[in-house]
Amino acid sequence: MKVLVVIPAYNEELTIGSVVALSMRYGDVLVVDDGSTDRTTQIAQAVGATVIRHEQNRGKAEALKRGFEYALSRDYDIVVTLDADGQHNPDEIPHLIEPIVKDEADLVIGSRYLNGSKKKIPLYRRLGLWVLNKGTKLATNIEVDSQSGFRAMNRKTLKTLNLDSNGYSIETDMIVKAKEINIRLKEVPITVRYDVPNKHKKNPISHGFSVLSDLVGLIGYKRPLLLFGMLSFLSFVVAGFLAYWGLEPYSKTGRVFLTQLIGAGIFTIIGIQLFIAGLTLNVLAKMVRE
Ligand SMILES: Nc1nc2c(ncn2[C@@H]2O[C@H](COP(=O)(O)OP(=O)(O)O)[C@@H](O)[C@H]2O)c(=O)[nH]1
Ligand SMILES: [Mg+2]
Repeated sequence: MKVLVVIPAYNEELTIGSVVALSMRYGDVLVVDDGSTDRTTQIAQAVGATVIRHEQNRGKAEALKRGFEYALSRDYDIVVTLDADGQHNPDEIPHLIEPIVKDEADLVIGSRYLNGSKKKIPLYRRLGLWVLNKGTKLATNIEVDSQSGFRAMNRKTLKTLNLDSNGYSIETDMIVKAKEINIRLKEVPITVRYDVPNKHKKNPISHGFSVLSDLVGLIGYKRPLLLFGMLSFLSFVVAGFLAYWGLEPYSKTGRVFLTQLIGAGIFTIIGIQLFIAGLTLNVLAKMVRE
């Protein structure tokens, strides 16, 4: 089977050489250099990779899509994606492609959670990843290492996954689309290094929040009752708290706090409205699906 390793890279001159060299043992290597201002392209070419270069930075999703189109046009059977910064170990590529070669899966995701590798993730990142993984689960019912970029897929996946490049991360998007079209998904354990020189290009907070806000939108779209039900519940909790605060002095002083009671009333109304919105959207979502 013909394997193409696609490596999206943005200013990775420190690590691209070794990542390409190690990856070449398992297939052809395509580096998509996304407007790097360092020597990423030159080094990747010197080591033997094919390089597609965007003159301007268009983001990882566009870069991967370029790589997938290239693979489809050249009759590759399997595409592996991995990071250029040295966090992934190319020697684990055979584990990723094995389920595809055996025809047990169409999309394989390398997971940091299956072999204790997650212990190396810094705590604040672990928390953020937990939220994104749970959000992905609420939206798709699939629980995986949703942000992992070390993946393998067959031609069927490449052809049928109609990826959006804008919006939430391409990693999440792939899982959402895979769920919609019944792609067989499997996870295999991988190791991830955190001692590399240049491990994160994006600001984790803003990137995390943008992925999360897209996920919340998706949950609202796919499971409106769940999202609005949760928000409605939250409103009722606030209303209950305010009501208690407003009424509590009554036993001692014979008076109530009017402001808090009005607040409790407002939150009760908001809670009811959110619940009704959830019910309505739920019916609409069902009708659209049918
Ligand atoms: N083509 C391209 N690759 C990018 C871009 N941003 C990051 N990458 C690559 O995507 C991979 C993962 O990015 P990284 O910042 O390490 O993500 P993190 O480790 O998940 O925080 C690395 O190989 C980066 O070089 C981009 O804008 N364009
Ligand atoms: Mg990284």
